[in-house]
Parts: sequence; C-alpha cells; structure tokens
Amino acid sequence: MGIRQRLNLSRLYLCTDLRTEKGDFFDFVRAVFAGGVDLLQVRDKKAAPEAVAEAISEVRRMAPMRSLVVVNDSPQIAGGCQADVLHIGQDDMPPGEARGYLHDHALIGRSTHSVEQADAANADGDVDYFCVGPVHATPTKPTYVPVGLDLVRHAARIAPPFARDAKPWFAIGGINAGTLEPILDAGARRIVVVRALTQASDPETAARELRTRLDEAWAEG
Ligand code: 3NM
Repeated sequence: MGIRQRLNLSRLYLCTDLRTEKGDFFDFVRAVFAGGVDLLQVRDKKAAPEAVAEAISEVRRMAPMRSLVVVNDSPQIAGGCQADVLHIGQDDMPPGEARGYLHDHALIGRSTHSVEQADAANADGDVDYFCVGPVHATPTKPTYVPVGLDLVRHAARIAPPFARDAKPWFAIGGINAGTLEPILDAGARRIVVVRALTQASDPETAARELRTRLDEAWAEG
C-alpha cells in the first residue's frame, strides 16, 4: 500500500517518548500497533538524538504494512533515515524547505493552533496532513492554550473527512476514551493521543477501544 493511501486510511496516531522509566519500549510499540495505532511518532527531547534515531529504525522494522512511522521536527534526521513522514510545528523549518531533505514520496504533517494556521496548512501544497489542538488543556504541553471544539469544527468545514479530495487532519490534545465523543460530534474522524496510551495500564486494549470507536464513527458517516 502506498504511503499516501496509508495516510488516507489512518485514524489513530500516537506520539510517544522512549518510556525509559516504564519498561520495554518495544513491547509497548508492539501492543499499540496490535491495538490499531496506524501512525506512530517517536519524540523524546530528553533522549540523545542517536537513541531516538535508533528506536525509530527498530519501530519501522516492527510496523505493520498499513502503518506509518513519523519523525518529529528534524528534516535532516527524517531525510537521513529515509523516513516516510515528517511532522513539523509552527516554529520549525517551513514545509516547502523541509521537503528538500525528504525522499520523493515522503509526507509532511504540520501542527496548527488557530483558524489562520489551519487554513494555511490546508492550502499549502507541501503539507499532506495537519493537526488542530490542543483541543483541551493538557499537561503534555502545559504552555499551549486550548483551542476547544471550535477549531475542530472549523477543520471539519474546510476539510470534511468524508470529502474525496479533502486533506487529512487530526484533532489532538486531552483526547481519551472519555473525551472522544464530543470531538467526533464536532466532525473529527482522526485523532492523535499521547497519555491515553502512554499512561494506559493495558495499552493494547486502550488503543483498541479508541480504534473501535473511530471505526464506528467512520461507518456512521
Ligand atoms: N501537540 P495528550 S497538544 C504533542 O496542539 C501535542 O499541537 C499538541 O498530549 C498540539 O494526548 C499535544 O497527552 C499533547 O493530551 C497531547
């Protein structure tokens, strides 16, 4: 399956650190892939870049065919390891410039935190997907101002998930099984989570629960 097709079919995106305090990272990765995660980003600002790069290589070897492994922030690292997806924030290198480091079919995702940024990402031919958030305040990004459901509704208007050529986008920030429903009602059909899986006592079951609800929401339309 091609990279873009995998993005189009994706629903559950996990960002995780290397979980050095919580036991075996690769057991965790195996569990969340089994539970239905289809994009996985490894970000760990506390770890050495070489440790992150090594972990990403191993995760790519473990990843199911339908999934995509995402490199965060650094076009140089993404290019160096022939990554299929690079995720960049508003303060990182602009997407058009970042593309120069990547292989021809690689995808670029961008974080957005306002209507203006979401509109710009949606219109930018170098951005293949975007994220809107944080929907709710989150200790994972304590300095970020929550954007609430309004930005989710806006994204659903400019890029309706069921429209044939609409750009994929993900809601992010404070999402778990308990907060998911209003986010689906606001029009999201793809989500990014951190704590909902990294802090779950049974990550596979937690992933499966989110994945099942997302699959149902796609089927419901
Ligand atoms: N990016 P949790 S919010 C990594 O708004 C990240 O771009 C955000 O963590 C953004 O699922 C966020 O634990 C943290 O709330 C999401």
